[in-house]
Amino acid sequence: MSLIDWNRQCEPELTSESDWMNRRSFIRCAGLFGTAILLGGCFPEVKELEEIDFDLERAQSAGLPGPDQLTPLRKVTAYNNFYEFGTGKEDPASFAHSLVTEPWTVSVEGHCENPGVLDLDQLLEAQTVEERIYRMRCVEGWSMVIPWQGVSLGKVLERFKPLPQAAFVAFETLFDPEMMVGQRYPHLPWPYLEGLRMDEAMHPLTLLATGLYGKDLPNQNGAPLRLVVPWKYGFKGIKSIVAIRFVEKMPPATWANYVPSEYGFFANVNPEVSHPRWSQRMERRLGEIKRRRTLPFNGYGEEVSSLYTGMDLKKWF
Ligand SMILES: Nc1nc2c(c(=O)[nH]1)N[C@H]1C(S)=C(S)[C@@H](COP(=O)(O)O)O[C@H]1N2
Ligand SMILES: [Mo]
Repeated sequence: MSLIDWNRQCEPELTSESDWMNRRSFIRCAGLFGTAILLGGCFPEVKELEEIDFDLERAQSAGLPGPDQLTPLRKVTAYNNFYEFGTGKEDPASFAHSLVTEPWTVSVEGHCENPGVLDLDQLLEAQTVEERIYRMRCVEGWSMVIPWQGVSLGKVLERFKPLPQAAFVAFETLFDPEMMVGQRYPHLPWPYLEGLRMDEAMHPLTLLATGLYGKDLPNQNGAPLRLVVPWKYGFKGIKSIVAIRFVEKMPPATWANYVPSEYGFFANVNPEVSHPRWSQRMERRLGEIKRRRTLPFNGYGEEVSSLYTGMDLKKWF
C-alpha cells in the first residue's frame, strides 16, 4: 500500500479525542503500513489492540506503566513548553490565543537553488499530509505520545534544491513581542533558534507538523508549523517557524548556546547521559503514575542510530 492510499484510508475526520481513541480502523491501517517506521514501536502489538486495552487496565490498576498509549488531548494542549508565552507549563494555553497564524509566511534562505518567501499554503503545496504517532521526551523528564499531522521535512526541503555546501538546516521562530507576551521578558534570547544536520533533516521520521489529533495545531503547540524530531529531546522541536536556512556550519540553537553545560546541539534522547542536575534514565509519561524507562533514541534507534556511526554519543550530547 502506498503512503497516499494509506493516508486516504486514514483521512482524519475526527473531531474529538474519544472519536480518535475509538477509531480502531485507524490503528489497524497504521498497522498495515508498518509500525516500524510510522509508529516506531508505539503500538508494537497493533493487531491485539483489544488485548492491550485489557492489559492496560490491569497494569494501571497495579500502578505499572503499560504499553504506549496516546496522551489525552487535554494534556497535550494544557501542559506545554513555549517560553514565548511564559515559562510556566500552563502559560502557553493561557496566553497563546493572541498569536495570529493567518497569514503566515516562511522565508527559505541560504545555500539552495530556489530560495524564497512563501506563504504556508505554498510551502506545503504538493505535499502529502501524513499522520504520525510519536513519543515526545522532554529533557526535563516528562513525556507524551502524540498523534501528529504533518509533512516530511525532507520532501519539503528537496523542493528548494539544497546545494552541496548545505551541511545543516537552521530554523527560527517568529519574533513578535506584541503577540508573544513572553518575548517582552529576557528569560531566553529571542528569537528561538534550532538546527539539524542535513542528514537528520532529510530522515523520513523528521516531520514538519501542521496539526495534532486531526485538527490544526493549537497555538500553544506551535501553530501553524513546528518541527518534530522524535528521537531527540523536545526542545529540538522548534515551534511557529518563520525561517528555514541552509547553512554550511552548525547553526546556533537556543538552549545549546544559552546553557552549553546542560544542553547540546544533537540532543539525542539517551538514558546513559545524565543532565548535570538529574538522571535521564526514567521519565514520567503524562497521565501515568509510575515512571517508565527512557529508551535510547527515544525508542527509534533502529531507524536512526546509523546516522551517528562513529560518534561518541556520550560526548555528543
Ligand atoms: N519556539 C519555541 N519552540 C519550542 C519551545 C519554546 O520554548 N519555544 N520549547 C521546546 C520544548 S523544551 C519542548 S519540550 C517542546 C514542547 O512541545 P509541546 O508544548 O507541544 O508539548 O517544544 C519545544 N519547542
Ligand atoms: Mo523540553
